[in-house]
Amino acid sequence: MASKICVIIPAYNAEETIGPVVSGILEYVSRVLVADDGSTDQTARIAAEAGADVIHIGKNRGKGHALKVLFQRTADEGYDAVISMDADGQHDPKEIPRFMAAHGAAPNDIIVGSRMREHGKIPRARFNSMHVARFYISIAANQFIEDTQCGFRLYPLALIQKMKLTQDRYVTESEILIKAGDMGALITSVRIGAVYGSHGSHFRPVMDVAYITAYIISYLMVKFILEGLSSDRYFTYSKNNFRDRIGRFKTIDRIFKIATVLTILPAMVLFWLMYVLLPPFIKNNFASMRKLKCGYFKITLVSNMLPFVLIIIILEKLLSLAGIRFRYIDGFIEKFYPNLWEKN
Ligand SMILES: Nc1nc2c(ncn2[C@@H]2O[C@H](COP(=O)(O)OP(=O)(O)OP(=O)(O)O)[C@@H](O)[C@H]2O)c(=O)[nH]1
Ligand SMILES: [Mg+2]
Repeated sequence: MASKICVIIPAYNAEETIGPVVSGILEYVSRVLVADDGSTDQTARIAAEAGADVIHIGKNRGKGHALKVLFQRTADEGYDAVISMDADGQHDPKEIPRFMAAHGAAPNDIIVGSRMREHGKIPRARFNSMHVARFYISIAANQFIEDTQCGFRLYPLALIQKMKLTQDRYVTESEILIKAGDMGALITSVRIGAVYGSHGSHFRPVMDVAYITAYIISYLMVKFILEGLSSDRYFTYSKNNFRDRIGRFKTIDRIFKIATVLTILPAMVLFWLMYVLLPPFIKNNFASMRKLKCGYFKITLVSNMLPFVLIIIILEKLLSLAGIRFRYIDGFIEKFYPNLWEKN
C-alpha cells in the first residue's frame, strides 16, 4: 500500500515566498502543513490563502521546535511519512516526485536532498562549513551523507518516533541524522538543485554553526567512549539513553557541551591510544571507525588541525579586506575532510 505523505513547512517571516511555495507543492501532494512560528508578518494568512493548513506557534521558538510540532501533528493524523521543505523558495516542488520515488524504493530510510554537486552555486564559506560538518556527522551517523544541512527531506514518522529530539533551532536536523544513523537506519541522498540568491536567511553563520558543532562534538565524545570500551559496537543510540536524559535539562546539556568542546582535542589523542592499545583486551573496539577507509589516526590528526583551519580562515578574511585574494583553505578542506566510505 502506498504511504500516506504530506509536506510540512516550518516558516518564520516568509510572507514574500510562502504563497508560491505552497501552491507549487499542492501540484504534487494534497496536503501542506505550515507551522507559523511567531511570524510578525503575513506568513500565516498568505500560507492559508494559498491552500495550506496552518499551525500557529505563538512565540518564535526556532526551526527545530516547529519541526517537532509538525512531526507530532502529522503522526497523530496517521501519516506514514512527511516531506519537509523550506519556506523561502530554496526548494523546488518539482523535485518532490524524486523524494517519493526514493521513498518507494526504501520506505524506512530518511531521504535527504543534496546540493553538494552544485558546488559553484553555494557561497564558498557555507560550502566549506557544510563540508566539515558532513565529515563529522557522517562519522556519528555511521555512513556517508552527502549533504547534512539540507532542509529538503523525507522522514518516515515511525523512525522519528524511535528517537527523543532534545536539540533546538538548526541543530535538530543534524541531531535527527546522527541519531537515526547511530541507531542503524539508512540515509539516502537525492540530488537537488542549489538555490542561493537574494532570499533572506535566518541562519547565523557564526552562532548557528557553533551550536551545531558543539552538539556534534558532545555526541561524538560519548560515542567514542562507548565504542572504545566495547567490542563490536557500531550503534550507540537508543531512545532515552544517558545522552537524551542530559538533553532534557537545558543547563546541564549546555555545561556538558562546553566541557566536551574544551576537552575534545586531548580526548581525541586519548581515544587514538585506546584504539591502538586496547584491542588485545577489547576485541574490535571502535567498531565503526575500523570500517572506515582511513585509520583513526587520520581522524585524530584532522580534528586536532581544526583550530589551525580556523586561524587560516580568519587570516584569509583579513587578507581579503586588504585586497589580497588567497584561497588556500578550500582545497585544504576538500582534501582533509573526504568521504571516508567510498569514492566521491
Ligand atoms: N519555524 C521556524 N522556521 C524557521 C525559523 N528560522 C528559519 N526557519 C525556516 O527554516 C527554513 C530555512 O531557514 P533559513 O534561514 O533559510 O536557513 P537555510 O536555508 O539553512 O540558510 P540559507 O541557505 O542561508 O538560506 C525556512 O523555511 C525558514 O522559514 C524559525 O525561527 N522558526
Ligand atoms: Mg534558506
